[in-house]
Formats: sequence, C-alpha cells, structure tokens
Amino acid sequence: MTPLSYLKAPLWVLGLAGTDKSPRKNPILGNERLNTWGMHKKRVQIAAAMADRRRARLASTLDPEQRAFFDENGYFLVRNFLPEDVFRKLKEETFNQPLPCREMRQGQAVTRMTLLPPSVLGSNPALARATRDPRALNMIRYASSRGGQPVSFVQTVLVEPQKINKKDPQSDAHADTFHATSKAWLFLQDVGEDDGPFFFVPGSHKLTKERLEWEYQCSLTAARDLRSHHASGSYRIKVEELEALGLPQPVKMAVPENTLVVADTFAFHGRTPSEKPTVRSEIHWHMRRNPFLPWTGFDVKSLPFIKERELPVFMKLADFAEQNFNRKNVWRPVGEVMVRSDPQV
Ligand SMILES: O=C(O)CCC(=O)C(=O)O
Repeated sequence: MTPLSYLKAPLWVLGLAGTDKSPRKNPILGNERLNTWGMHKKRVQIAAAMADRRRARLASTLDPEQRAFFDENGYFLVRNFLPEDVFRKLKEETFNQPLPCREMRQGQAVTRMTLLPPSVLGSNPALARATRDPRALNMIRYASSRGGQPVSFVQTVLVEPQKINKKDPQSDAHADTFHATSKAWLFLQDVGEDDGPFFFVPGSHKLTKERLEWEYQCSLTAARDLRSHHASGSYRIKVEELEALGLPQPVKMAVPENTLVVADTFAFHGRTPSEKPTVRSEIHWHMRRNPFLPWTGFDVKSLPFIKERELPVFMKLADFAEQNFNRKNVWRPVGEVMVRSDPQV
C-alpha cells in the first residue's frame, strides 16, 4: 500500500456500513485483529437480523406456499413461468436478431451480457414483459430482502472446455457476499445435468451458529488468500465442508425451459463444471442493496430516469474509467451479435 492509498481511508470506514465485502480492497475489512475481535461476524449477524425484519414486511407480496419454500430452502423455483405464447415470443426476440452484447471470460467460461435498456425493451415486448414480471420482481426483492428495482439482462454462459483448460471460478461453491442478496434466472432452453447447470445448497441461506463460525474463520485469513474471489469477500467452500455446517450436498438446477429460479446468493451456490461445450441462455436479474438499512423502500434505482438504465450507465462509466484511469473493464463490448453465437473474448 502506498501512502497515497490512505486518502481512501474515509471510504474504507464508510464501506463498513454498506455493501463493501472485499478484505483485500478494504484493509479495515481485511484487518486480522479487528476480525479476531469479531468485526466480520458482527456485520454478518446484524445484516441477517435486519434482513429477517425487512423480509417480514415484504412477505405479503408472495404466495404463502412459495414463501414457505423459500424460507426453508433459500430459493424459489417456478416451472412454466410465462404463458406459452409469451415464452415463444421471448425466445424469438432473444435469439432471432443481433443485439448489443458484452463478454467476460473467466477461465473456460465466457459470460455474454445483452443489455436491455428502455430502447431495447420498447421494441421487444416479450423481453419487456419477462423482465418486468411483477411475480419475478417480488421474489427477487424478497430474496434480497429489499424493495426496489433489480438490474436485468440476457445472460448467456458459453463454456469451452475443449479450447481452454482453465477453471471457471464460478464452479467453486461460494457465497456472493456476507448478506442476503439475490440473483434470478429464467431459463430459455432446457438445462440438463450435463449442461453446466446452476447448483445450490438448500438451506445454506440461514445464518446458523456453524455458518457464523465458518464466516469468522474465513475472515481471519481471507485478505491473503490466493483465490482472488475468496480474497474479494465471495468466500469459497469445499463441498466436503458442507456436512460439518449441517448442510446437504448441492442440488443441480437441471430444469426445463421457462423455469424461473430466484436465489438468495448469501447461500452457497455455483456453476456445475461441464466437460462438453455448453451454451446456456437466461433472462437474468441481480439485486444487492445496503444490508444495514431498516427500510424496504426509498430505492434510488427505481427513479424513472435511472430505472432500467443502471447497467448501461454503469458500463459506460466503466469504459470511461478504462480509457482515462487505466482501470480495466472486464466486460468487453463485442458489438451487435446473435445471443448464442461463438464468443469473441
Ligand atoms: O449462472 C450460474 O450458473 C451461476 C453463476 C454463479 O455462481 C454466480 O453468478 O455467482
């Protein structure tokens, strides 16, 4: 660390009261002594208690049976989510025209992101209907324990094990961060057991005393861990460790097309490695908010001029930072391409 980095100290302190999760980037979070005294543990405990309270307020937006399933397992799963004619149209709009895309490579996996700003949604009614579906949005909000507007895009995961022999870091079971947060997938094709399905450890969204102790142990060493995602606060767990935490083995989400899965990704999850080339497309949503705020509303990202523009604006800012401050944007623009074409990065 250079003396100049200490200019960021006020941001590190503020980060403690927000979503900051990286012990490597924020030296306060990575401080072994503070973590020995229980700093990380306390953040995890407070965040979980606040999430429970906010969820209680969001509960009435959900079907009681679906909510009970989520509360027990940490995810929602709805088959035949969209009416058949809407789903057919959704696939046509997604697959039968070139759309502006970006790509990011992680080992043998390339993630292609097709942005869906209001201009694209305006001319593609089925995409608009799917991404704005109120049932999906309510489940995503409940899973992240906050009201507001998630980001959405078409995600296509292209895995090329025959070309690149380098591990996909998403294939390790992991928690995305230290608090409730959500991701959702509306699968646009059947996903078989061998098609690199999403996997999830049921019940691992719960903050048990075993999980808290595991979080504590991770916090003591994470900042110097060689696995960069782990050191960045997305803690990795070996499947052999799950039993000691009272958890079952991961379940592969091998599901038919038109299935919606919404998960709290504080729970352990990941992408099943595949030995054959696979292409998996989905409507994908993310939602993460400050876990320490008591309210479920007041969402800046739901304001009319920000709603559905957050991701495109963020990408432009990341491009600007790359051009002017030498900070690489991992999401490389690849122009207008067919969503299931071969990757370019
Ligand atoms: O899309 C998937 O299969 C899961 C990827 C993953 O683990 C993640 O996004 O954190």
